[in-house]
Amino acid sequence: MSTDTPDTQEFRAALSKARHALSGGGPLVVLSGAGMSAESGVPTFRDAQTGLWERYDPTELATPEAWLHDRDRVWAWYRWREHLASTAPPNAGHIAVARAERHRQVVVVTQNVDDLHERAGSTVVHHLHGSLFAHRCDTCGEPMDPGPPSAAPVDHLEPPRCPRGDGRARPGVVWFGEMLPSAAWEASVSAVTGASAVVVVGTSGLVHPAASLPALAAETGIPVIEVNPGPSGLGREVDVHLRAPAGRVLPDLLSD
Ligand code: BV8
Repeated sequence: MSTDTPDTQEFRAALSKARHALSGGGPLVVLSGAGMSAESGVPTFRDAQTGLWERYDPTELATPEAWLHDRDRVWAWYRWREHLASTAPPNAGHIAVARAERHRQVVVVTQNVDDLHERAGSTVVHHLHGSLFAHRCDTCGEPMDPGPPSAAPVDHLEPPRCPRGDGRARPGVVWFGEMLPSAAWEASVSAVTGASAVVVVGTSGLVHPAASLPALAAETGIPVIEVNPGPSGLGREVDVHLRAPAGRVLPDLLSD
């Protein structure tokens, strides 16, 4: 047990039950949300004080309407987040997930738009909500490279113009009201229904359809373990709740 994991009888029993559920050795699916990256210093959306949604109104920023209404502000916000994510180190949780590939098949399904799972060494990562680093023209859809983001958080920034016409570079993320990438979604549903166990890490379980995946696993008779120090929208679909931060518990949970 890592030194600063909660050291109560109840937690030790929950961890033992969770490790037993994973002992089957078959394909493991890790469903991650913004809490997975919290210990890397990337703000989550809803956590009090640090949560981005406390400081920004998502309906102002993470929707196509916002882009039409105030494109330069939306672009500035994403470039700032891109800078944060690109300078954040993978934490012990990301590394534990990547290391689990040494002794079993692991598929990561993430709502996150950072690349911390990949930088920790995970080789199969499905991004349900896109990526901060995949910019494209908002008109012709062609990939665009706006270059590295600036470190200074500014509140308005003009996105570069597309060389092929009047379009502008937009973030390669899925905004509220937009469809999820079908290939990532279909691969994620297939991975979840074919898993021997699912570990859900750091998600409030409020954003759909990603939030429906733990219930899909449970309905398929697959054990679901949740790693989250706080409350979430997940309920009966979870077999074992590990109320601890990802970076503290995943090394113990996923070690061989
Ligand atoms: C769609 C990219 C078809 C942008 C994001 C069905 C039911 C209800 C609503 C809907 C539905 N279907 C569609 C909707 C509407 C909408 C939706 O779900 N709305 C919600 C708000 C109710 N969904 C959509 O629009 C989706 N599109 O379904 O297309 C369609 C279209 C129109 C109409 C119908 C159908 C698209 C959703 C994608 C949105 N884009 N991201 C960007 O990043 O800016 S989602 C965004 O929210 C991020 O991806 C982020 O991941 C996510 C936030 O959720 P979490 O990851 O869970 O993070 P959160 O901060 O909430 O929680 C963090 C958790 O971590 C907390 O629990 C905390 O306790 C925990 N934690 C903290 N520290 C740690 C920790 N855990 C572990 N360790 C720690 N150290």
